[in-house]
Amino acid sequence: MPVVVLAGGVGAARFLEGLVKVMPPEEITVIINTGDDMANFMGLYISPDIDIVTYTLAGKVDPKKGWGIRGDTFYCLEMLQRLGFDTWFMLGDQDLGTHLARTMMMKQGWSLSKVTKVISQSLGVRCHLLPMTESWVPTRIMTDVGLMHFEEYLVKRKARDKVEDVIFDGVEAAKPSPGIFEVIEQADTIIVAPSNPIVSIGPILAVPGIRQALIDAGAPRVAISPIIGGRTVKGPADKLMAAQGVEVSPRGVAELYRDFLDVLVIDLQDRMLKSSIEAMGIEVVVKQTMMTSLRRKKALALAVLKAARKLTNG
Ligand code: FO1
Repeated sequence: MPVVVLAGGVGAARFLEGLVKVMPPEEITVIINTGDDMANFMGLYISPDIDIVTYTLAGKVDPKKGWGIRGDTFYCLEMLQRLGFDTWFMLGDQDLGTHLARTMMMKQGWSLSKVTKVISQSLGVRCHLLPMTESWVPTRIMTDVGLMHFEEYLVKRKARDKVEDVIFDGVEAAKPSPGIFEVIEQADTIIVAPSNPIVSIGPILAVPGIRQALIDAGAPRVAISPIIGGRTVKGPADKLMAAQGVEVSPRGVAELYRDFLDVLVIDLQDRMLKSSIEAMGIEVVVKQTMMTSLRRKKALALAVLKAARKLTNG
């Protein structure tokens, strides 16, 4: 029973840790946001969300940060710093190995899809990982101090700048990676992971054809709200939603996905929003969604699959 998951970074990866425990990983295809990618950072092709999902499913991710490799060292960055370079994006020594491999393979003409497959399979990941597109579509944030790459906004400047607009640079000309339309069409269940709806799921939905494929899909489409109690669990989702004029709540998330969504899973703290979301024609499951343990991640994954099955069986 093939399942497709639309995923961004840390929140999605934590959800996937539960999903792979309650169903065969080989039956899961993860369509991953690449809007955070930096095509030539220190001469390297950086794919933050692909690496977060890959390292997490490989059991290698730093569990506290949710990104990078557990126990990694930073000697290379220390030397760069000594040589006067600005090392605001913390790339560990083992992590640099991944980026060097990806950059070398892409310089040989390999597609990002192929590179992602080779790296994830080499690390023992059994799910199928797919970038949302193979072209570089950087998410840029227009702020009161100018236009900057999302990672510069988030990491270098610690999300301190006032967000005026979010741009998926060049997305109109992008094509979904090969195979994406087929996996959406053949899916028994489509899951939108608890990722930032603006800059993690937003770019995926902006790749021409993907949102329409979700609308046309026969499979139940279930999303988990990344917003709990009016706040994001991690990252700048609340600031970015507010900047886009979207209510910072599960109802705001439902608004963003309403043209294709069947079910939204919201946290117990937000149960009073259930009826107003249902009034939008979206079913609501109220559940403990804080993924503070593997047990909770598995329980959440099971609840999502159950909600989808209920829809399928009518
Ligand atoms: N996030 C940070 O807040 N600080 C970092 O220095 C940082 C480095 C980094 C390196 C590799 C990688 O794959 C992710 C990294 N992240 C870092 C996470 C990343 O900025 C965001 O969490 C995602 O791009 C948003 O989903």
